[in-house]
Amino acid sequence: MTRILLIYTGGTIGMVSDPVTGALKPLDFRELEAEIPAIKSLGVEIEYHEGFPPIDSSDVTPAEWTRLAETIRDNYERFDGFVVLHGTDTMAYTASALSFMLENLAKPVVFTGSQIPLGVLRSDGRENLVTAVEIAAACNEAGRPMAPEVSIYFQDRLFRAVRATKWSAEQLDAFASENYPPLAEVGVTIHYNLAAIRRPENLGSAHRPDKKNTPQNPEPLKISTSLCTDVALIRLFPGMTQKALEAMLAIDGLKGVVLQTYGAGNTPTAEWFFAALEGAISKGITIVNITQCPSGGVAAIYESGVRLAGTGVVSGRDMTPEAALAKLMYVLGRDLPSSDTVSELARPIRGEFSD
Ligand code: ASN
Repeated sequence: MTRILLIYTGGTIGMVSDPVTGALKPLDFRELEAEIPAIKSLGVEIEYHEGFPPIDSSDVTPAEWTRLAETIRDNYERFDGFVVLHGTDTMAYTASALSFMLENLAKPVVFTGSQIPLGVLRSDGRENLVTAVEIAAACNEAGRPMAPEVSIYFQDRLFRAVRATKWSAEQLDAFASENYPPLAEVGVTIHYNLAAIRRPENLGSAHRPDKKNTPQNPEPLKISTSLCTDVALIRLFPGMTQKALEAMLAIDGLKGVVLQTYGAGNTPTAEWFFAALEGAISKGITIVNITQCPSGGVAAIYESGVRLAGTGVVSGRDMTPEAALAKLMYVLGRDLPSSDTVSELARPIRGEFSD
């Protein structure tokens, strides 16, 4: 029987109301079958991982990302797939970070959660959880997993984690992937978009992209937990002062910045603006440019975009802010020579931007 490890980290999905007080409290997942009897009919053996004190995902830090990566590594051989229940607020950050941290991943790691607690009658959590388990357990005719990447399943769609973002605080289809098609769409049946799914046998190993994996002889899973947290996300706004930008770039120990520019990668054209960025780059700070727009990416089209590319700012193309930050933390954490840092950032390593 296919074996799935269910890891509950917190968030709305795990909440049920206390029969006595009526207050919402975390569900004991050992009683999952009582809460969702249908889960038995999937014919999947589900083991519940205890060990993450449930938290609201707005409290998540790289320490939780590391524990998650270690949990998956430690259980990798015993299970066919992993389902991570996580709060929706920072799910795209955690799932993006895990995409980079889990090197040579060849099994599904499906994140899901809900907007309404499991214990509430109208909860979206039941369907999200049941289908996430089904997707994590699904295999093709050759017995290989259908979606062997880190993904987010939410409200009928499976997204590549490094392409997804939480876009609604209110609607049940809370996630979107504007720049990449869903990996699967769920209706009466689950329709996998095979052309969009990354398969390990078509890829190189994490650090040897020239060397192809084979299903018979996959590269072993490795985790990278040395993330650099000396990073900042700077979103431009009209009226941003020289003082404000310089102060942010002068943060003690700062090593990397994700700069959210306007539209197709445009910025003010003032000399002080470029001087501030050039000054930071000359101090060894890596700057990645992404757009503030939820859809599309940066390209050196307009005057300021061309000038920006000339300063040594790296194009983040059509990456989400979550993926850009996670990738910057991961790449800087590897402590590479600066030219390698730039070349790692400039190539897609988990399908995080369009070629
Ligand atoms: N605040 C919750 C969290 O992210 C929101 C949710 O899960 N829907 O943990």
